[in-house]
Amino acid sequence: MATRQEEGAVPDFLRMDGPGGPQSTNPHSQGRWYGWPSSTVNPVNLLDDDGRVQRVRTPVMDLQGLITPTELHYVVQHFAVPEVVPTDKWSLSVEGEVKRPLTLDYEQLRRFPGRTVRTIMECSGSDATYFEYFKGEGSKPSRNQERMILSASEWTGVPLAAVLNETGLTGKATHIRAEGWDKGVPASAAEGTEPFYYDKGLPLEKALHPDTILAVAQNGQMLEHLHGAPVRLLVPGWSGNWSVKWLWKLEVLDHEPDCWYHYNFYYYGDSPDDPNKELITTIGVKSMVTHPNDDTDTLSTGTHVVRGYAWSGGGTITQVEVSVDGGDTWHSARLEEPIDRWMWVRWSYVWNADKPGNYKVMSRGTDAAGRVQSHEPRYNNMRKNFSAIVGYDITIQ
Ligand SMILES: Nc1nc2c(c(=O)[nH]1)N[C@H]1C(S)=C(S)[C@@H](COP(=O)(O)O)O[C@H]1N2
Ligand SMILES: [Mo]
Repeated sequence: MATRQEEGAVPDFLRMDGPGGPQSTNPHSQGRWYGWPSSTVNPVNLLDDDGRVQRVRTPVMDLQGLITPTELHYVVQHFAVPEVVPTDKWSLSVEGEVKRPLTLDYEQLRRFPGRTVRTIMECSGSDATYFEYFKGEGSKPSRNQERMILSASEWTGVPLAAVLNETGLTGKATHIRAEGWDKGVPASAAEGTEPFYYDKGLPLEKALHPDTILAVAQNGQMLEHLHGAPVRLLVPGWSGNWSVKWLWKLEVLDHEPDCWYHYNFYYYGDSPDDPNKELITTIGVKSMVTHPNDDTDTLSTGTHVVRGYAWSGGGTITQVEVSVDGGDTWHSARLEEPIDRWMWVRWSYVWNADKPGNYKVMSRGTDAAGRVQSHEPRYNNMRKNFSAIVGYDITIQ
């Protein structure tokens, strides 16, 4: 009977003599590599009481290439995962400040010319525990163990602008309120708050950007339920919470709607009463080292390749620098092609580590808007959008 493979054990059907077998000198036949992806590259799946996956955290430190396989792509939502609506039962209403209100079924939506967008998606809560760490409170979070709410996919759908072009807009339109059919009461809401549907109010300019799409597919496959099937909004460059899943309603408005998650959750500000709260939209400029990292105790003297990702919601990545001395001196890293507007960029730096000693390895990203990743996080009451430089202590011996 087939049993689950133990970590580190060679499965029975590979126990054969000859090339590739256990006696082979081929290094790939040893250890954990058996010719299929390493069993260590797993997401952290959070389950509900019925054992179904509800939330997913991504093993970013172990990813290769640019696309996060869908089963490793993070999953976040605030309320319980809502019921499945099959494509033939789904429809989208578009009303408000439009000339011709419209209800589209799935087939009608798919008659518009499609568009494919490759983008990272990062939750505003990504790396939030680093805020405490930077204040000197608490130990260093582990991106290896906790995984991340950061991923990248290829999304296919229809530009929201194409649908709005069909309905036409009145001269008063300023915002598009997008609503999903998941309903609940946030844990931090004031007592007596009635259950409401998750919604966001997108400014018209961003709504009309051709890369803001109503997505029906992810990574070459039909959208999965946990990612908002059958149709979700995708707002590249902005925090994940703008990309409303399980989309069923669009309302065109002449004002910014008072969505609960705007100024109660995804805002910059010092306190809930801060009179100068700022709505979180664009994600910061951010880079991270994926190798070596906190799982690396020591490296031998010699040449090592420092690797990682860099991304920004505000513009294409134009430069990544690496420091091995805690930020005193910086060296240009190589940006690896392709350098896509909304995607993360892979970068590398060849480090000639000739002298034994203690080093602090870190990276710093710059984007086309001239934004440079900072050493200090932008502190805010909700601990959102951490994007500061994180260093790793590496010993060379
Ligand atoms: N309908 C709905 N859409 C939603 C949410 C939600 O709670 N309800 N959460 C948002 C948040 S906070 C994030 S980070 C992204 C996550 O998308 P993903 O689960 O496909 O990665 O979905 C956004 N869209
Ligand atoms: Mo999020």
